Amino acid sequence: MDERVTLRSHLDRSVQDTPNGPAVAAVIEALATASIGLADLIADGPLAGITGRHSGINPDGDLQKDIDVAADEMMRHALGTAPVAAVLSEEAELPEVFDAAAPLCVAIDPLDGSANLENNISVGTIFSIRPSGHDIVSTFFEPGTAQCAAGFVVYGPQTTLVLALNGSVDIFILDRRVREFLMTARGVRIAPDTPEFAINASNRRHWHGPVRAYIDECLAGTNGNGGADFNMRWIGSLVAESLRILVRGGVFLYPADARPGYREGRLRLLYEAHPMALVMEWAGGSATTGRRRILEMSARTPHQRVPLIMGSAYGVRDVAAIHEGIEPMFDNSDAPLFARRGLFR
Ligand code: FBP
Repeated sequence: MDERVTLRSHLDRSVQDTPNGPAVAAVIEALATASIGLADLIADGPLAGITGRHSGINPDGDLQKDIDVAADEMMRHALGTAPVAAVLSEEAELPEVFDAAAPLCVAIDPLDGSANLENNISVGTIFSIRPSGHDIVSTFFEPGTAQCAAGFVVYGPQTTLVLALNGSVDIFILDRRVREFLMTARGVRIAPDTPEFAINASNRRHWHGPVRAYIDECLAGTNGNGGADFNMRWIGSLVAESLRILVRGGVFLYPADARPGYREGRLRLLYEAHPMALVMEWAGGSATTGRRRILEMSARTPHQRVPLIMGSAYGVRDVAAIHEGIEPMFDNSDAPLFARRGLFR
């Protein structure tokens, strides 16, 4: 991009005509500012006293590291300075009311994938913003379509902010010299049919039939029924996988499986699947459980898990078609997987 667009100038311009525009901009700025501090802390790691050791257990039974706790404090502190009615954090059992009169509610995973940190692999912050309803807490139990903005920060070789706002997905990179996010990609569109998938294949024996069938088709490639040979990626870091999909397409799957505790998948609806689904859809991709569009799902509990299959539109469509037990789009030459002969023939 030739033009130098800062996050701040982008927000000023894009929220002018949106409901709660200035409030949405203030929340995003607060999160972005906090993420700059968190990027510093992550980069320093043990040099800043971050041991990576467990310091407790979060309300959902996950082991918490000292960096999880620090990230949660930093994000909460930042949101406390913004027009936020309530915050649901991965690290707290229930939503916390901040300012009941404020117009927005935020669901946040302050530091996703912290187990990757000791290996120096990218981790991130994921956030979802929605207008506050009359009953603040029940705002979180509305479907994902209620979100007015969402995004994530990747702390990797670069600190990257992906922002879904006003129907567009834009990417910013932190300029460390001036401590400001600069736009590097505007109106990102996900390639519709990249033959690439990401899944934790070590769980294959636990998968349900449709997921196993889809992945087996991918692995068979042109030796089987597919029209393309597939590539595989698995980083084990949701933010890094999501950024890769935005950049080069493909399908990410974290399905439900037969393991105890995984019957509804692994990832959380409110602060992982909903925001990623908004990003995917606004960038022209899709996100589904296999059977239902993620954005139409409502949480029953704050930390509800959900199967998440997202990415390139044709790939996600093929996975959903297998779940419905119908023949995928055999006759559609744009869909490489089933272009020649279908799964159920
Ligand atoms: P946390 O919510 O516990 O941080 O874990 C999330 C996550 O690390 C995702 O980023 C990633 O997609 C997934 O877990 C990896 O899970 P697995 O253990 O199956 O590799």
